Amino acid sequence: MFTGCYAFSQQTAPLKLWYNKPSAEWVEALPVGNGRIGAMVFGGVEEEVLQLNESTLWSGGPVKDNVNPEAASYLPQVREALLKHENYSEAELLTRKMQGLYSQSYLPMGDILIRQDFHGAKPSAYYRDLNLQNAVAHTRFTVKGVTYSRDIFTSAPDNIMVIRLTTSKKGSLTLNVTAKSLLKYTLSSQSGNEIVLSGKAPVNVNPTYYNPKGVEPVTYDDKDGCGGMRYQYRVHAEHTGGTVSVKGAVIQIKNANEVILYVAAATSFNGFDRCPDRDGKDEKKLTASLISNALKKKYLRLYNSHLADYQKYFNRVVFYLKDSHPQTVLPADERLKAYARGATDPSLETLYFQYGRYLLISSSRPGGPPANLQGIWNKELRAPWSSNYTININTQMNYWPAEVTNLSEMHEPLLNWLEALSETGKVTARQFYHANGWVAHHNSDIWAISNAVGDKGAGDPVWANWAMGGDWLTRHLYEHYLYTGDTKFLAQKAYPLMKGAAEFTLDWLVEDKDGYLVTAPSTSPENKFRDLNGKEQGVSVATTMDMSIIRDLFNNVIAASEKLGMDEGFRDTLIAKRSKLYPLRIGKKGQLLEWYKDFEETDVHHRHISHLYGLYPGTEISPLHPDFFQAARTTLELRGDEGTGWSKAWKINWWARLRDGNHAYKLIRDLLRYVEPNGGKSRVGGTYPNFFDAHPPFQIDGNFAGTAGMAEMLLQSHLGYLDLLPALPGAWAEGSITGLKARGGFEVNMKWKAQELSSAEIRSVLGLDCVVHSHVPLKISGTTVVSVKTAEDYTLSFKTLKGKIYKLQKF
Ligand code: FUC
Repeated sequence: MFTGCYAFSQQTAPLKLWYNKPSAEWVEALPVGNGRIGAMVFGGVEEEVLQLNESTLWSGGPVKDNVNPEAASYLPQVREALLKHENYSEAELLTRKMQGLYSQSYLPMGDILIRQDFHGAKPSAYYRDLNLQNAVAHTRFTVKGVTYSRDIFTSAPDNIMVIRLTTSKKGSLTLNVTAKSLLKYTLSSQSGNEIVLSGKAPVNVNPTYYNPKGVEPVTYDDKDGCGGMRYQYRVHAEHTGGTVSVKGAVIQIKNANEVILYVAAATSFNGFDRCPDRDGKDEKKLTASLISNALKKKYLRLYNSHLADYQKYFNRVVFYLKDSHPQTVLPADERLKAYARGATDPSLETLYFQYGRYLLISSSRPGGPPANLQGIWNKELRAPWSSNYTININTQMNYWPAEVTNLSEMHEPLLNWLEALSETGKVTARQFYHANGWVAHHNSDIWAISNAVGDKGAGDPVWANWAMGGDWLTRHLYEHYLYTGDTKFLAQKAYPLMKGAAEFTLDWLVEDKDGYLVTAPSTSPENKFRDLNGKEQGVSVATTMDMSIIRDLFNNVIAASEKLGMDEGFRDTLIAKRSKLYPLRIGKKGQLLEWYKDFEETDVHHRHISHLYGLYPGTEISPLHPDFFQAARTTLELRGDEGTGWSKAWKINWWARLRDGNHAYKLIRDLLRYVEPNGGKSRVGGTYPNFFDAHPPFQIDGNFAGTAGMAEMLLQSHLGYLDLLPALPGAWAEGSITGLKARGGFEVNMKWKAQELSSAEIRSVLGLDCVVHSHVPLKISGTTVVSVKTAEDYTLSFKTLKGKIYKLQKF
């Protein structure tokens, strides 16, 4: 964060989720994480449960080679069925034959159980919270006049979880600590104050929705070789006062004044292409050295490094909304319920915004894998949708807030993982389609699986065979470059991957009878249409999403090659092909067409609105093309506001891009609709008591896209200029924000009143020219540079110097 002469950082209400009772359900527990270790803290009185995860713990091993050697032979047949005979049913059957195996599953590591026996005595003054300002989960309560406290954090610099138990009365800490896991495990004691839980992960876990008769869904391979990965965690107790011993793999602490538990966790995962067993890392050595390092540093130094590290990221953005009656006296679940009933609570909205940033810092750290469907928090052996990477929207969504909310470093796990995905993707392109470049479909995992999933025919092609996952993901590489200006990154990492995706796409495109370049087979995740006979169909030609993603990819590769001054020939090819891509079209209801033809959708309120890719995250649909801009709006109106959590969150971003702040705000309220912990049957999205996004069930993408959407309402920069407060809702009439990032390397502070910008500060990190659009005329302090009035708004253009801060004032 930078500060200029204006007082931008106003006092925000405490950024805490607090409760007056322990969690009974997982979605009431509070998440802590350092990108590696994740834990859900339940805050029980007689039994504290810490449900533990480690981000590299997945089932399976490197992707298998050549799983469907016949696949490629079906591609010409599918195309013939589609382009020659318009036989969608046959195309669907044939498309199934191009599927490979399912992805693997993200696994829970185990539980840590801390038992304090109060013989049923009732606690009083119960309080627990998660403080987003220091990333510490705290629980305290009083039993028979003695107050007990627990502070829990996970440190990224030391890769350790620390649990500190204290008491108001010397010698009153008597407790047992043990561990268990849903995976196969052994529990042993290492010394008089340490227990170790070790095991080997399953070699395969089938998705919950795939249960063929007679097939074991979870299988282990205990032989040494290339089976599942090994995992281990250690719990080490240090105490002052009293005694500690280990009996039967239970740490027993008696009459202590203070106890500190150090938890280290690791797996043998050693890269997407390495056998995690035979060629795995030594997880025992890893956990042992993490514990010994923590013991050397001790509590205070560990806490201080944790705090410095966490706040370095978290404090970059401060978001304040004027709030005359902060509802912080209410526990967070009650507060959410009151909000759902219509209460005004701007501090709840800023808290939700910051929670998304907290979750990203906690689940995605350089060197680790990308945040999955549940970030890094999963309690189930067979998690919903395998808690994998679903790359037809969900994984991308996780990273929407990364750049704009000034957490660029947290983008890195995804960007690095794309290298792995491109490696398996090359093999998939060659083996499944005889194509160059690389491709990825709708699902992936830590092994970077890239084939169309479905176990060779069992998956519905409407999701399984969609082949644009890789193409879409490459926009993250280019976005990272646009925000950071890191040319070395663009040249060495981003461009080769983007080019590889474009090479596949050139091979994948075919000509239709009118000479347009189209994709075939093509699906619009995950919606279906009625063909001319009224039959429900999924597979067709040139869906709008496919074509929009391809245009976006080609645009980005062309721009990147120009920036780098290389690859002119390839650029010219893309320019030529781009002009032949099947274009956007408007349907009879004034909507943007989702398919090649003006088909009726089978579900008019479908949660996916894939064809609006060009509005967000893409840039193709903007006020520069009023017809499509209006058609996008009509499309959203026809689909309606309902949907799963992530669907509502996407809609916030769309309405922000449509510059309709009040509608975007309405969707924020819808996204924050309170969902009961057991509300798993409802198809309507919202927010659980612990503020996790409810698809339902829990899926973290809604949290991340919710945060991104709020940022998008305040600042946009996708059209070559900074748009200040493009979609400010009436409900946010007065406030300020510091530290948002814009493309071109700008860092932006803004202050507004009566729903109008009053001042802004722009720090130019790269020294590029700056163009600012706003609804009010602005001038640069100390200069004669002022806004020019245009038909739509006011525009201010100026040259910048690297590192300099420009102060803009309304005049
Ligand atoms: C896609 C979505 C579902 C869910 C799943 C993880 O299949 O259609 O709603 O988000 O991914």
